Amino acid sequence: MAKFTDNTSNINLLWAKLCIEELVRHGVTDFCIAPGSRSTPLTLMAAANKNVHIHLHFDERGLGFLALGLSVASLKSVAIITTSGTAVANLYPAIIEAKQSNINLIVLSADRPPELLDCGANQAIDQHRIFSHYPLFFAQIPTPTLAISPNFLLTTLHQGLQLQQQQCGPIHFNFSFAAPFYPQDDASNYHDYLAPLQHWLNDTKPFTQRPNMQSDLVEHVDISHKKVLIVMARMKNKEESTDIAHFAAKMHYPLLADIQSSQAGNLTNLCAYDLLITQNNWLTLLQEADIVIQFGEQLLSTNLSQFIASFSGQYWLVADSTQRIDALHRVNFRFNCSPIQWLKKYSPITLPLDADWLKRIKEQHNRLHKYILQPFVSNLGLSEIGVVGALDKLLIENSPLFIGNSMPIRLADMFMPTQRCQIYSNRGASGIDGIIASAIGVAKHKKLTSTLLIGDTSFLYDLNSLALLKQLSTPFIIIVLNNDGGSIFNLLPVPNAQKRDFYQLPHGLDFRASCQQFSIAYYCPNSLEIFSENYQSALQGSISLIEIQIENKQCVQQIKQLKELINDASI
Ligand SMILES: Cc1ncc(C[n+]2csc(CCOP(=O)(O)OP(=O)(O)O)c2C)c(N)n1
Repeated sequence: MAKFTDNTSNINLLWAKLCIEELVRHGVTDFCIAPGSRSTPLTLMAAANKNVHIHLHFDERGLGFLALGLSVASLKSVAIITTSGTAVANLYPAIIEAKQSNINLIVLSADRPPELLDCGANQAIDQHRIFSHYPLFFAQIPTPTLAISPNFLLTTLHQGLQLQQQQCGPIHFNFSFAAPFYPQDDASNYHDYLAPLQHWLNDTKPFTQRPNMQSDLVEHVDISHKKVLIVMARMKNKEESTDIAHFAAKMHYPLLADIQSSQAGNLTNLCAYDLLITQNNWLTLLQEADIVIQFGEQLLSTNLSQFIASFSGQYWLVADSTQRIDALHRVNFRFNCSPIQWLKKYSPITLPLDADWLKRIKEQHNRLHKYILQPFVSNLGLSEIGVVGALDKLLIENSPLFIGNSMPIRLADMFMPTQRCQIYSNRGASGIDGIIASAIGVAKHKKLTSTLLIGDTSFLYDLNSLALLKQLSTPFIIIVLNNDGGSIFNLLPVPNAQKRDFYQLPHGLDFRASCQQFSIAYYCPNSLEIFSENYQSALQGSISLIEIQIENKQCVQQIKQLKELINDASI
């Protein structure tokens, strides 16, 4: 890391330079920037810092979601720089998602100085705590002046970053900048002003060091010989979820792995449990559990949640955020630690369970799978369920798969027993906005062939994020399940009279022309076989879109039919 030099041409640029340098020293290297004049000091100093990777986009809403994708893929904090006004406000949905998914975003917004607020100055809005309680931390950075010591800036940054390290989530620094924003001809000498930072200037470490926080693992919890049902929800990385699957197998514990754990296809997992758990004989076997231990948060399956809500045994939760994660109001034991920390402590001291319970559960699962689920799914042809099932076999090993909200993520949870790839989604607030941008953020960081599975309304919502695709250097394949509007409302008790016009909003569009505009190869297969061929061709190309045109009600009708078969099964 190069040493800090103090020759900037004005105090705004100097403060911005200190800020960017300190963030870099804290390990922040990805900066997402949207254009604007007032944020110039931050933008130019980020651009000048050799350790910074810059990501640019004209739309702050999409930029926020791009940052989310970068952060979730890199497991690092990602900074966002915006100018003042509605530019900042456009980050709101991504900030909410970051808060609710514990993703580390750092907003650096430029603001008018106090004398230009509330007096009709151009592009001035109230940015003070604009994201309300969503950020873990907010600091108003005053207008840069020699009257305020540079230590203030560095220690304020540290305060926010420390909270972020402990709790995970977004933080916000709002910078008052008064002109000039741009460099002038002569560089001023800030040597005396920076004297209190002498040690920092000669070093490459942050001004304030942060020790690693200890987890609060409790002693003496013995689960040996207990019937433990392991549930895996959203996991941060595949190594972690693989270790949990191994632990479950070693202990003879049944495993129910959500698609977001990237272990749905693990042989230990009782796949399609969302569909099968309502079958009486299987349910009775699962109810024998003494303890349900859930790793991670944001469980997708409503049926599994209902099972946990009415379960009479203990329900334990292991998740490394400090947020309250207990929508069922059911948690009996909460571990604030990462699943890996938990395993390190409990795996060596836990004795395996007798294999009989797991054997009975697996036998019944196999019967339901073989006689009901498998025959049903294999006869569907080109359908949303069919595409999701076929995709599992096409994905490249360990490639990222981003799955959009509404039906795509639910279908994947039910019908895609995949372990081939790392799964990503925006399930913190489950918005249908920003999915394209987040998926591109993941792909950009991973630099691997990536796939996005998305509904048509969600695709339309984030259409302008297709402009980000040119920043990718690896193949990116978008699969749009186009059922002409929101098909999820077929699953809900929406009154028929209003369903189409007030909820589903059919648009009658296809996406051929969008592809032409953004230089995307376009495919529209009319059979499952051609879909597979198209996907293989897309793997050889750069950016491709496969549009699956499907009748709006088809998917939900098929799910309802299958559920009836399962519930009526007398096996
Ligand atoms: C930002 C936002 N607005 C509205 C919703 C409510 N909503 C949930 S699903 C959905 C329809 C999604 O349609 P589509 O993307 O086509 O997927 P499909 O339902 O067909 O699977 C809507 C409007 C939401 N989740 N997020």
